Amino acid sequence: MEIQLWREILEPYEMAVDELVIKFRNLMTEYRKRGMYSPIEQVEGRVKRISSLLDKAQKKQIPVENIAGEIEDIAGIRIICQFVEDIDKVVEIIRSRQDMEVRKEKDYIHHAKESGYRSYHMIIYYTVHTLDGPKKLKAEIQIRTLAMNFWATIEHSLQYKYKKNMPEHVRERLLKAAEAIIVLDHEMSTVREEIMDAQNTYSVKSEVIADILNNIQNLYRTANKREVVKIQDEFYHLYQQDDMEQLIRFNKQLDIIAESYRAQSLN
Ligand code: 0O2
Repeated sequence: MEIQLWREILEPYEMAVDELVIKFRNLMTEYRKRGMYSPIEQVEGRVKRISSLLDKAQKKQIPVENIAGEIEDIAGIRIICQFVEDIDKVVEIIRSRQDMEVRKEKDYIHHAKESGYRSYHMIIYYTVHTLDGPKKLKAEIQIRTLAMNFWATIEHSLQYKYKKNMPEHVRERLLKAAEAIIVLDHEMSTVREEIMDAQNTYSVKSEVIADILNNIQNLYRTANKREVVKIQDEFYHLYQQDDMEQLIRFNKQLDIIAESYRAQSLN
């Protein structure tokens, strides 16, 4: 197939990957802005390279002209979670979305592959709107924990290095490492609540502090400088005490003061 034709085929997949990555990253942002724990930790996306597409087509005996119809991971999204429990949550989110239609699910978490590979895969239909009109495409979403991703990345490089001839001792080591990953994920799940709590507190604190600093900055423009310096000193004092409740109360008072100056400047 001509390079130009490949470009035409792959372009809508690039659009799909870009859009899907943004949509999942927006979800993360929404969770964090609401001071909630995000089940999504990282999002990556890629369009499969032409050489990988040709390799896969050859391996699966797919004629080149059928690649777009038969290879389901031309557009690939990877969602990384902190904990195994988060994977179920992300699967639920995807199942309930109006802009993604689930075609197939593969649960390699409960049914690991022979290699030891674990991940949850969803093949979805996703529509992109191009200059030529809407195009309904397939995309693969891989959902896995940070630990599973670590294993899969290393194993993928070794597969690439050894092609089909991975030495037995390397294969065994990888299987052992895969078992260790299961134990690690399980151990981390036992402290999940505490970790989630700590991360939530941190994100609420940074939002409150950003709010306070913003208010102080605005007051510098409208209020008496000496007053603002006093407010700023009070803030430093509270900050050093590291008492969240006091900081929240201080922020509320500051909101009222800032609001009154806004009203004054309108008058
Ligand atoms: P790449 O280079 O990552 O893109 P099938 O449904 O079985 O007919 P397919 O597409 O092989 O067809 O499905 P499968 O087995 O779910 O694999 C899809 C992708 O999952 C692979 O894409 C890999 O990215 C990943 N994967 C599957 N098995 C393994 C494994 O044992 N180790 C690692 N590291 N990743 C795996 P590609 O195109 O094979 O590879």
